[in-house]
Amino acid sequence: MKTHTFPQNFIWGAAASAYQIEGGWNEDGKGESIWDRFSHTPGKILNGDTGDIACDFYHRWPEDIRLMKEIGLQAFRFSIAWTRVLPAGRGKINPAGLDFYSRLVDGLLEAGIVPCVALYHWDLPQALQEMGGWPARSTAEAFAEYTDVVTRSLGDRAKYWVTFNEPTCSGLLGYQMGIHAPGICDWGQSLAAIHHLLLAHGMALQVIRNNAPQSQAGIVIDPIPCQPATPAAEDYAAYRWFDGYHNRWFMDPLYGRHYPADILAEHVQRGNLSSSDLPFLQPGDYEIIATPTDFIGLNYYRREVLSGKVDDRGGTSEPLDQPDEQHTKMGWEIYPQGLLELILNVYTEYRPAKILITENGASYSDGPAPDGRVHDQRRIAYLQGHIQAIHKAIEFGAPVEGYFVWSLLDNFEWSLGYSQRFGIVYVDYDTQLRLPKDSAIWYSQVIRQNGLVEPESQPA
Ligand code: IFM
Repeated sequence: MKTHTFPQNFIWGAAASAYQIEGGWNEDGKGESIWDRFSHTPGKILNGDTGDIACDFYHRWPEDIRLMKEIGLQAFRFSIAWTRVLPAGRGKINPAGLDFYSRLVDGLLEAGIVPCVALYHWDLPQALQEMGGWPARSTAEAFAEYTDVVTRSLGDRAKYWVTFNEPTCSGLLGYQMGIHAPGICDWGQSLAAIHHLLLAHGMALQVIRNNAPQSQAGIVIDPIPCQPATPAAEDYAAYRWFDGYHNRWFMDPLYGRHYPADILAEHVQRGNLSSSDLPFLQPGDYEIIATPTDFIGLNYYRREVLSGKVDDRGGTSEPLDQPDEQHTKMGWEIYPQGLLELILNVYTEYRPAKILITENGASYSDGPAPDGRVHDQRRIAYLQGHIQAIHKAIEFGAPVEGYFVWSLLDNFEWSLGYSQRFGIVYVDYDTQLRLPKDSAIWYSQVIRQNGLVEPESQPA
């Protein structure tokens, strides 16, 4: 038997986000978010799906907490819908919204599950989008106010706070590629949006420190490990550009450096910016963005291999009808080694005090078999390989202290609607029935054993 035992304080959890699971999109005073607007716009989401009902977590959370407890989860990372708390983004508080999250936090604590609260997982209030959205500096100020309201209410009970989940997606997919809400394709707006997302992170950290001094706070980033397809100069250039605008542009300022000069120059050369004097940058911003965190959350699914001939933007994989051995249904390559590379690169380059793997998982469509169970063996193999990679990173000295599988439930996968199932628990969207997949049973065992115990593979 081969064992991979994790350190005693290691946390095993699962993650989800408000828009992807809650439903109740306009209930009890909730305001409209950019994702409500985007998904209600014809042609934006596969099959016209919306998050209006999703997994109905808004009503079924007590049942879902029981499920988490059965699985043995030690922590649950969820996000708060800003528009439940402040329907117009600023100003009037909606007590029913705050109360929902307060009951959820209490319910988790009663079940012995640590709440890990993300303040932002992409669902900006539509009212703020209409006032300029993330490209406007005022949105960062609004975010600090919202953080104040939420942390005053939950700060005494929630131990972990995440300011933003994957600002890359909000900034790049939402404002540059236009495939996420609010659906804008403009580099100038995208770079301003990214700056204000990072600024809002730093401003919010200072609020969390005041209102919840006993808690731990950080940000969740999804740097994608990447490499050139070949040593050819054009492939190397494509790799450098992708790594620069997708990874270093976020990580460098968070850790006290400026936006990378080479990528800034390239933005100017490509016409994405009119000059290297960033119009949105104000004195003191870099200091705010680099406010120290207690941890960095890393999300990992895949690597990117860049070819100058085909593409210089990355992220080109398309969902597959039939996943093969190398790819999940998202069309993403299965490459656990990339998680090891990511952790070691981030640790050696930026030296965070603590790392949490805040998302990792795989989309496969397996549904109930004739025996009534969901045999998602491919997901188990995927998770096992990635958990082994984390174990190796810890052996190399990286301070990884937690793992959150994505996701607890099958849920709304953004522009791909319900076509992708990432859950360890199957959701029948017609009946809202939950069915733990084999991966949930397997994960329970991992948690109980605090790691992996696998039979040694036999030589052929
Ligand atoms: O579903 C998303 C999640 O919202 C953010 N990280 C990646 C997941 C899978 O695409």
